[in-house]
Amino acid sequence: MFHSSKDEIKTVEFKVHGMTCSHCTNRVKKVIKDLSGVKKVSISLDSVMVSAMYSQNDVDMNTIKDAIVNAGYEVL
Ligand SMILES: [Cu+2]
Repeated sequence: MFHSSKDEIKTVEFKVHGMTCSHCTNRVKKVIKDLSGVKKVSISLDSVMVSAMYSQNDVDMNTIKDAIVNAGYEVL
């Protein structure tokens, strides 16, 4: 009971291939942010790293990964 009521915030990082410009990063950022439970997204185009802060009660890292893949990018 105590556990299920606690809002656990996690951070996940993915290396994402296929992002070549700010249009790509904005697109990836939007598809992740549109998932409920995602608190914050930051993307570095230089290192092609995407990091997302999320509530594990609402969403999991595979859902975030799928959203990136469905947007047309490759998650390593
Ligand atoms: Cu682009």
